[in-house]
Amino acid sequence: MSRASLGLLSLLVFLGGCGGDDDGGSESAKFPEKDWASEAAKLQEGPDWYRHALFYEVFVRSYQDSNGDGIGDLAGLTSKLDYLKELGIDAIWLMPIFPTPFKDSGYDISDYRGVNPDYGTLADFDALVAAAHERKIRVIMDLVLNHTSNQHAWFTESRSSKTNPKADWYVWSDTPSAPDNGCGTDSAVFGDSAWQLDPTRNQYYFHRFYPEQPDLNYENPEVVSATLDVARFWLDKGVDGFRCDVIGLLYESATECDLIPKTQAYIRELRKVVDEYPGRVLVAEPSNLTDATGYLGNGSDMFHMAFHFGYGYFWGFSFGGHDASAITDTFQKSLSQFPPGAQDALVIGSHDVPRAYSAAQGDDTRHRRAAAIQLSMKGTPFLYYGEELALRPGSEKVVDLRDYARTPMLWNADPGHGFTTGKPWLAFGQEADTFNVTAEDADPASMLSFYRDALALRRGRAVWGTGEMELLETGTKRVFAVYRSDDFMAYVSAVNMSEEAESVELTRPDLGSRAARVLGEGKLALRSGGGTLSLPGQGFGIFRVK
Ligand SMILES: [Ca+2]
Ligand SMILES: [Ca+2]
Repeated sequence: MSRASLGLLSLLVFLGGCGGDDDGGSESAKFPEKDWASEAAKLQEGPDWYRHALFYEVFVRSYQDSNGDGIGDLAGLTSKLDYLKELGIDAIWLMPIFPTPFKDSGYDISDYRGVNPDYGTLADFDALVAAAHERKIRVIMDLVLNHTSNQHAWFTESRSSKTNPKADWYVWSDTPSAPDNGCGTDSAVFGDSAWQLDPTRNQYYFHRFYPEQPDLNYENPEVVSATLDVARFWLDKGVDGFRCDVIGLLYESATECDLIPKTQAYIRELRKVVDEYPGRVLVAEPSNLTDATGYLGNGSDMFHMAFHFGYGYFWGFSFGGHDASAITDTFQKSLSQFPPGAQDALVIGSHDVPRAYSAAQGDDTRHRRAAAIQLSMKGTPFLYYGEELALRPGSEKVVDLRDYARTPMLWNADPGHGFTTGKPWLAFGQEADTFNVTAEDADPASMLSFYRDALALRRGRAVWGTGEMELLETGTKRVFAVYRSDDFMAYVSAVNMSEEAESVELTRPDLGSRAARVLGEGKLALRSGGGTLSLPGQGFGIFRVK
């Protein structure tokens, strides 16, 4: 947003809120407070820590280079833990850090028990985990179990003959399609046929993704135990859990590949392993982008959390259409369908989709409003690195188009932007001199300043992670509003999807009689039986009401 439109926005707020009961800064005069820092520490010590945590997804290769080779590494990330701590991050999710030919940015693993030499050593990994734990930051890893790299020793052996000990560890067929495990399709997610001829073995292997990523055969019990042992290996090293890549696709059947009963049974076995280690968590990447319910089992036997892509990957369309209905619908669905104990993992982006800046079509107010919803809903937010800066997309491609959203982190306006003293492995994104940590730190109107304020508002307040949630009727698809409450406090969080100022009536009877705006803009005037909510165009407001 330009300074001129910021000025206009302030004027609208002034017109709408003059003399009201909703001015910022009055929260402590109206409502009881707690020592939020110590509340935050308490929440992170309990078994439900993940429900109150703020996660941060890191692409190690693009975060911080410690040795000038242009490639981010584990030691570099370790040196930035204080930045993450100060931002309020409780846990980091590392995209794959394993040895890899890098045909799919590390999602093609050639050794499950090692570290990519570009990123460092196992000792560097141990040092990272120790330094993170010292700062009360947990570390979860990407667990990529559907496939390995075709350079993995398991595949090298499996492809060597039809009779070797691992001959059945992958999905082999005499024909480039197989009725038993064709998923009802012969197409791969990336590229054409899902079957690739291996000349040595003279058979075809199944690959759901790139041909360099053969699918493991989970019908073989040895594969089941070998992969569960991979999880144990890292849990023994002290990691706090896993983000499980495309785990719905483990088993194939004739017609269906998505979370079939055998895959669900495997997930329950994985959960048992994880439960042997207190306080560790599993988060699912659902293949079904609009319904993650199946991954959550009975609420305690499969995943602790699953990504809410129904919002996370589609909010840009809602803002583009100035229409909150799809957002209301997707959260209503998780509210009504999730088993007790299940937790939404809330995102507005990831390494797989265009950056929030792009989804917002370059409108930073959309990005802010999308984050305001993400951070207000019942669940656990995951930030994607650089999102807090509104990082602009790149234009260079090393692996595939998703590299536009995987550019190096920008720490300052120096030639290497604080990321590297060498040549970055991937060119920096656009407007790198403006959208970086140092520049945004100094600007109270920056995206980083917005995130600092929004994240501080969540800190220690259990209501956000586990409080009750009720989607409020606003009478218009242009205004989204949600009511969050627990025994101690309650909030109304509201977003105007449109460019015009909106004023709506909230009819929920017991919203209380007092409101204090704690973030954003606008006014909430409460009275018996409801209230009037006013938001400027492109505005959002979070109001404490109890
Ligand atoms: Ca490096
Ligand atoms: Ca599979």
